[in-house]
Amino acid sequence: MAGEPQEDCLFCKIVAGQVPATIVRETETTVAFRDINPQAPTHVLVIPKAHHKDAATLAAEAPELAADVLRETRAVADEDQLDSYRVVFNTGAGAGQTVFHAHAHVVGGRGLAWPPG
Ligand code: DGP
Repeated sequence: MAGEPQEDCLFCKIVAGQVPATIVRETETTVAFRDINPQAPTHVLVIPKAHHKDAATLAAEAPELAADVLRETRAVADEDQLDSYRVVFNTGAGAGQTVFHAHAHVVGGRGLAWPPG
């Protein structure tokens, strides 16, 4: 069923506390934690606690939860005192998605080039 925890999902395990992570913020519906392989001084992942495989699916299945995730990206930026930052949802393997539990990357703390690679 949409949103149910998946046994083989790394981020569901982080939500459940079965895999350790450096948690920055937690709300009733979301968790934000530092990326294990940071690409910038701030590199935080914001995820819904419920399992949805990517951002598009999340927006379709649970739009209010998608809004919660987006709202939390701003809170993470505030936490790290960032005026400018980038929010990225890699969606699909061809775009670099490697973990199929929806997540927003919040990246900042250095200059960011455009277009991204
Ligand atoms: P993506 O490539 O968009 O699916 O992003 C997945 C990110 O997850 C990637 O930047 C690395 C990060 N990541 C993978 N495994 C772990 C982990 O065990 N802990 C943490 N904190 N981050 C992880």
